[in-house]
Order: sequence, then C-alpha cells, then structure tokens
Amino acid sequence: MAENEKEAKSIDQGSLELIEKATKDGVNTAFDRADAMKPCPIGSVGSCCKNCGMGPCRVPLAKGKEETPEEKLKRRGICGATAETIAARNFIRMVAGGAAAHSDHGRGVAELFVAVAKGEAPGYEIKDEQKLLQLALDWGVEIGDRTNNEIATDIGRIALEEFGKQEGEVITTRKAPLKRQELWRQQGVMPRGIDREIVEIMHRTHIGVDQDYRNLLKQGVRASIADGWGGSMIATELQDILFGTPAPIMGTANLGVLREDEVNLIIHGHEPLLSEMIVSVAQEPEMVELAKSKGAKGINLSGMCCTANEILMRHGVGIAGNFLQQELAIVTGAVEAMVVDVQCIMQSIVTVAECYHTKIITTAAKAKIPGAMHIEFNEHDALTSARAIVKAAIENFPNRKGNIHIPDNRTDQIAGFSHETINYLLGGMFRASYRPLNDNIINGRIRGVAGVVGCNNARTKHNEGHVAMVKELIKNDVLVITTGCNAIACAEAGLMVPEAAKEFAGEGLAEVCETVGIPPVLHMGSCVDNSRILIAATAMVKDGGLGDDISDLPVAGAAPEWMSEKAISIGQYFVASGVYTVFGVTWPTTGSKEVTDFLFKEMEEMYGGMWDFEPDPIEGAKKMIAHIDKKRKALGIDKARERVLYDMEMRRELDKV
Ligand code: BF8
Repeated sequence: MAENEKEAKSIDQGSLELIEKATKDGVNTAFDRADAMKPCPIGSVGSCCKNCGMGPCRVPLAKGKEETPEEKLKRRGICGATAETIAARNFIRMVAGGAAAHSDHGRGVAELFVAVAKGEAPGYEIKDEQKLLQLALDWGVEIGDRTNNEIATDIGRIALEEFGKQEGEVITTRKAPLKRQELWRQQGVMPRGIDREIVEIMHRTHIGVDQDYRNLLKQGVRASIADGWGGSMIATELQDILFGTPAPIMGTANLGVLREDEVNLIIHGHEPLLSEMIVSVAQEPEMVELAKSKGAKGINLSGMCCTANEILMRHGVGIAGNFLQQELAIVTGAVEAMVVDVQCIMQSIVTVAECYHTKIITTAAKAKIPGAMHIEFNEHDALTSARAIVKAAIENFPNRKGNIHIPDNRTDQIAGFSHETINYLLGGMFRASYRPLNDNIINGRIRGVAGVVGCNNARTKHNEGHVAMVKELIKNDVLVITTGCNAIACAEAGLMVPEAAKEFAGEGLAEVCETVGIPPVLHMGSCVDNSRILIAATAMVKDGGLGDDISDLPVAGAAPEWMSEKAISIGQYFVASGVYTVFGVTWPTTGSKEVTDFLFKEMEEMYGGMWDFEPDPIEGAKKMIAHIDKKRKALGIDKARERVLYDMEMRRELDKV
C-alpha cells in the first residue's frame, strides 16, 4: 500500500503510526478489510431483500427518471415487493436494531436499579438523590417519608414495565414539549410500549405483511421515539441516579493515554454497570500491590467507545479512542486486557490480540466472541466479577512481548455537560435555566445549536468528517453538543477545552464561551445520552423566545461518519422530534426515490424535521447553518445577527433621515 494512501486512513497521527505498525506486524485491521472488500452496490442502497427463503432478491436500480409501468414491474422481488417496500423494510429494520440495542441497555439498567433498591446488588448505591426525587415527581411516585430505596423500587418497577407495556403512552414521552406530544398523537406515532414497537417492525417487515412504504416508515418513526424518548432516556435517567449525574470534569483522550510502565486495562462497549465496578476495584490497594508485584508501576484504566464516554463523564478516566481505534489500541502491544460488554465491539479484536499478549474478556451472556476469555458479569456479585477481570489483566503484565509503541498523542478535554450541568452553568444554583443560551441565540451571538454525534466508518477517513464539520459549525457561531464517537473525535482534535473557543469559534460564540467558561463543543455523553440532547432542546423551548416546539428552534443534527443501526434510530428520533438531520458517508435508501423523498421532504411537512444526506462534511455543516438561518428568519431573529457598530459619521447620516 502506498504511503500517502495509508495516510488517508485517519487524521490522527497516532492512529496512522499504529496502522503502519499493524502492517509491519502482519496484523489485519478494519482499514485493510475496507480496502479489500467494497460494499454491495445493491444492498448499500436498500434494494436487497433477504427476508425470506425465495431471495435474496436484488432489485435493480431505476434506469433514468421516466420509468414505464412495465419497467417498474420488473423491479420487484419474487413476492412482488416493490423497490419502495424493500427500501422501507430495510430502513425500519435498521431502526428496530438500533432501538433494540439502546432499549435493551435501558432494561439492563432498570433491572440493576431494582436490585440496588432492594439491597440485592452490593457495591452499588443511589448517588443522585435529587434526580431520584425529581423522577419520582415526574412519574407520580409517592415520596412522603419513604426511604430512597422504597422510592427507587417503585421507579425501577415502572421503568421495567415501560418495556413490556401494551397500551397507553411511554411515560418518558411526557418530557417532550406539549405541542410535540400532540403532534405524535395526531400522526399516530406515540409509542405504546418500547418492546412492542420494535416487535411490530419485525412483524410488519416479514414477508407479506405491511407493503405500503409510508405505513412502514411510520412504524419506524414510532419505534425510534420509543428509543430516544423511551429506552435511551430511561437508561440515562437511571444511570445518573445510580452512578451520579455528570458534572464538568477534566480528562485526556487518545491512544497516548496508555502507559508503558503500568498495567493497561481498556474497558470497551456501552453499559456502565460493569465499568463502574472496575473503576472502583482498580483503585483497591490490594490490586495496586498485585500490579506492583508483577513489575508494573500501577493500574492504568482507560475507555473505548461509549463506555469511555461513561467513565470519563463520571470519573475522568482517560479515553483510549473511538470505534476505529479499538484494534489499534491492541496493536500498541501494551494492553494487558480489553474487557468488553455489548455493542460496537469488532470480532476481529480477538485475532488482533493473538499477535500480541492482550486478553480479550467478554462479560455479557448475550455477547460472546469465540477465542475470547469469558468472565460473566453478575450484577448481584459485581465486585467479584470486577476483581476477577482486573486480576486477569494484572497477571498478564509479565507476558508482554516487547514490540511496544504507544503514540505520544493525548489531548486534554473537559467533559460532563449533562442537561443539569448546562442549566446550572448558565443560570447559577438558584436561577438554573437556559435563559442565557436563549438570549444569546436571540441576540445573535450564538447562531444556533447543533447536535453532532455518531460513529466512525471505515469507508471514510477516520475522524475527518467529525472534526471538519464541527470546526465549520463553531467557526460560524453554532454551539455544538456531542455524544458517542464524535465526542471522542472532537476531544482528540482539542476542541473540548475552553481555549478552543478562541482558536476555532466565531467571535460571538467565543465571547459567550469565555464568559461562561465552557468549550465551544460540549460533551454530553454516550449514544444513549442523546436523550440529553432531546431534554436540552426541550429546555430551550420551555425557556421561551424561540417558538413553542423543537421544530421552531434554530438547531440541527448530524452524524457525519455514521455506520451503526443505532445511528439510524437516533437520526430518526431527531427527525421525529422536529430536527433537520444530515448524515454523511452513505445513505441506505437511495434505491428508492419515493422512500428517499419521503424521508428527505415529506417528513418535514409532517414533523417539522427531515433527513438529509451529504458526504462532504463542510457542505453538511453549511446545510445545517442554512437550516438554522431559516429557523432564525421564521422566528424573526435573523436581523439580530446583523449587528452594525455605528461610527459618528454613520450616526450623523442616520440623524438626517
Ligand atoms: O453507541 S457512536 S460506533 S460506540 S454506535 Fe458505536 Fe457509533 Fe461509536 Fe457508542 Ni454510538
């Protein structure tokens, strides 16, 4: 592979060094596999149906604009399903996959929550009493003189019931602006129960059931709301109560957080149930002593992907990288163990680990990998599981094979911008509110707010889209809030420190950041924490002056390097919530013009938000800014941006008029 071609794999120097090392070490990574295998041209546009044994049916793309009925007839599956039906089925199955992943995460948290409340999960406790009581008020749970555990037992029970509920409305949708809730009822997309909406997608997309693409897409909207305003929101709320609501905290990011002289244990995946325990166990004096007895100076924990975001937000634990850096971390040769739970874990890490000394430890009964060590995480005896994992890592330290290279790149960052923290930072302890944000949007210092989130995708240069888009937005005075792998990319690019405002942000945004003492890019957490973005948007609506629904706000969303089904579900609930949302890299319904038009155009009439696709991140940012300006105009605040400083000459001219 040519040198410059290799350089094109990432914008991050340390990652490039490790891609180079992987090649020298004979290790095959996602970057190599993406080169070796091109995406299927039919599947990638949503035109391959494999939902029954007569197929897969690969429906050819339409030839030209003017398709005759005869030609259209030929573009069908064996059962007669049209390109529209197939594209819509595939799209909402992606929503179902994403919503299921987030919601099953939420269910796991709710189960632990109940166990903690009943005293059946030693090692855990309720850390945020204020949030517990707030949730009790929101959900109508009696407080009186009951203990926290009694209140939490009721909250946990209600949360669990939301997953299997058959009728009514998912309780957390009450958090949405009233106008939005009413719109969902009118459109028939208010979710009844979280699992029900996901199951219904699987039913409707079975051969011979729902064959109207609009009706299929409607169910996709319903399931996505059950994710963002349901399963994901429940996960975030209960995690905050159990582990503490994040507040600003310093941390470091990138592969340079690994240390040559310490036991490196990377926690990778998504659910903080296990990682919280590992963070606690790794600090136990016996563990540190054990590490020293093996020749290490200590134990160095770091995170990967969304688990990294969780433990950074609450403990300041360093982030080793995002999705495309998971194999590269092992290639350093300095990782004793990578412990994984669920989601976004490449099966190939086991093969990569075979070339070094790294142990891959799976912990979830629902996520095993052949060749990995399995230490099942038992929430009722979490400390024992966590100790076994940390010990396995320590005992592996003497097995290092040499050939170590840890890139010397790490950046500082400030994370922990939960909705509650933003509220406090802007308004203070007694007047906590979003007023200063709304005021600065109205007076034009801040042009708008963008939620930029989502994955890495091996089909595009690692982190390039994320960083280019975010820089373009902040340069144009758009405040960026972020989660997931975008947050990690921004941290690695040095955008998450207050000083970044001066260097990268426009004058107005920089002024506000300097006054409040915040970075121009605010880290709101992991992918389930996109629910925090929904709550922040709702708080902006409630504070007044910017319309009476999320669709009125000068805001936009994006996932410039998306690849997962979770990203599609997130995008769909952003759109259903009234947000213009642009995705990069590829778009999965281009095989059907009708389906794409529905998502990109018709949805705006129905929900005030719509999808868009733009592979160029700068162009994507420009489209978001254009949308923000459109909303500013509709609100009558577009003139505020054009602040002109009058000199005496101009004033005299004005006086003459
Ligand atoms: O949930 S952003 S690659 S790590 S799917 Fe995965 Fe995408 Fe990263 Fe977290 Ni989210």
